[in-house]
Amino acid sequence: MAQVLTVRLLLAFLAIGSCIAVEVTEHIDLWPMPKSVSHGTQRLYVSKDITMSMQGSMYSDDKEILKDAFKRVVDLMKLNHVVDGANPSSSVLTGVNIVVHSLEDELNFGVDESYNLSVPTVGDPLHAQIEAQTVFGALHALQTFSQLCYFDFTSRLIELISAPWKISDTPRFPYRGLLIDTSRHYLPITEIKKMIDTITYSKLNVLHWHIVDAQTFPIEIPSYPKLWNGSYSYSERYTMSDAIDIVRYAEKRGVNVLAEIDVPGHALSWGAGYPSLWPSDSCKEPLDVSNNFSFGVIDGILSDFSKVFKFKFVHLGGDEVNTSCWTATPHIKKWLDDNHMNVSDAYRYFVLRSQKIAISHGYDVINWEETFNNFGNKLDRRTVVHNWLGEDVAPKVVAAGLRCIVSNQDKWYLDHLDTTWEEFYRNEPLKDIDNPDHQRLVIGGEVCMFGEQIDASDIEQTIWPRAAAAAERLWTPFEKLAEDPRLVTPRLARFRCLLNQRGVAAAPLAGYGRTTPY
Ligand code: CP6
Repeated sequence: MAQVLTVRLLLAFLAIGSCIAVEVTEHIDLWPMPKSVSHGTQRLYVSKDITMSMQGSMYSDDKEILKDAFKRVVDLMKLNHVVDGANPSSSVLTGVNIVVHSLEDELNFGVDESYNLSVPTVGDPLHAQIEAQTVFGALHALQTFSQLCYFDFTSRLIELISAPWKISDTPRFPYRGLLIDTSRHYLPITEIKKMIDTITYSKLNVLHWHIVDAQTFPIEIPSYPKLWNGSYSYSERYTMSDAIDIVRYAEKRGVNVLAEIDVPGHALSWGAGYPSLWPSDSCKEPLDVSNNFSFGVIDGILSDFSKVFKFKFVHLGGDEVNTSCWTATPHIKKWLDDNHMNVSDAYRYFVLRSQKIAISHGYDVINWEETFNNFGNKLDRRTVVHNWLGEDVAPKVVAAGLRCIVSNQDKWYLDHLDTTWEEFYRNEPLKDIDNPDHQRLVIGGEVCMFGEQIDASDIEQTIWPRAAAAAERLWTPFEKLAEDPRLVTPRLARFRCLLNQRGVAAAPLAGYGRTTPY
């Protein structure tokens, strides 16, 4: 027995070090860990012609979504390598049956993402079963299914290990985000789409697109066609049809796209096309609070956005506003005096007026936490406060009855290169929030990849695998999370290998280099 254990440990250790071949042992190799899992010890062959059937009252769009997802998942299964271990049983899994119960087919905040997945070892025909309320739950089930299957180089067949399986799963938080920033460095559309695919592997469901900032304005706004004069170059731009394409691509994969315009700070690039948005030629941000044109442009942008970005939320930023330009500019100073406002009144006025515009276009607003810290009781009650500064903020936000997204910069900021995956794993969104009514107001969390220091050349290895560590925190029930991240190291290391095999440049887990296989 001791010998068997030693071999197991050795095999597990080899698996951590090597990305080329993973020796499959008895462990549950799923990331993120589902809510409930039971499994056996049998291997099945997976037919290379495995088929999918669908039941339930589904619209044809949804059927297309599932068909395409199934095709992608079968391709992914071939990329998950295994060295031959045990002989598979002679049973061949020939199909996956999917039942979707609810006709609700719009992807949005709070959509039911739960699913049940079972893989029997007997049956003729032998089929896996997926049951979900919505197509988006079924998509998660297919991702889980893909992680059970491996390509065996010896048999040249796909095998499914540790069957039979019974998995029942649902996310802990409805909002599980990743921020990308296309203002500091332009990101090609292919990279954004790859990012969308990758976040589905770890069951994140929001791509927060920080489109615009001080550096550049890379997106086309038909209502104000000179705004994208603020892009780096003609080729580093997104047309509205690019944006539609990205949103559709994400939707088909169960990912919401949260668009952000960060106002009134972080908006200097807007003035490249419309210089009257600048307080003056020598003092260029924040946006001119005294000029109705500023709000006209915001209205135009959000009107155009509402035709493309169908997520319930839009992000209006509101962080890091340095108001010194406002008092230093004579016409704005006069406007402040005439309206009996100081700069903090004006900051509040700007944020609240922008909120009203967003609401008029059908959105709920997300704002960075400074808005709450400065005038929380004045914010629209539907506002979601996006934490990034202090750990003590989320408890205050929810105690005030507002919703909160947690992104604590010391824990979940990917541009802090020295923050380890263990720290990402350990960050608990409900820290110091005990009241269940308050807990429910924490809708989730988000890892942030601001773009000053990265571009398409290194964004993948900067995000992964650390974002995946946070993804398990946001998906898996609290009781099933490891208190000591070291306990999940082998499982995360294998997920990181899986990302590599799928063509994602996920970095090694620090301290886990390759081990020589002899
Ligand atoms: N850009 C914008 C940024 C940051 C924020 N907003 C940021 C601040 C501090 C750190 C990382 C990023 N680059 N628009 C704050 C939300 Cl450490």
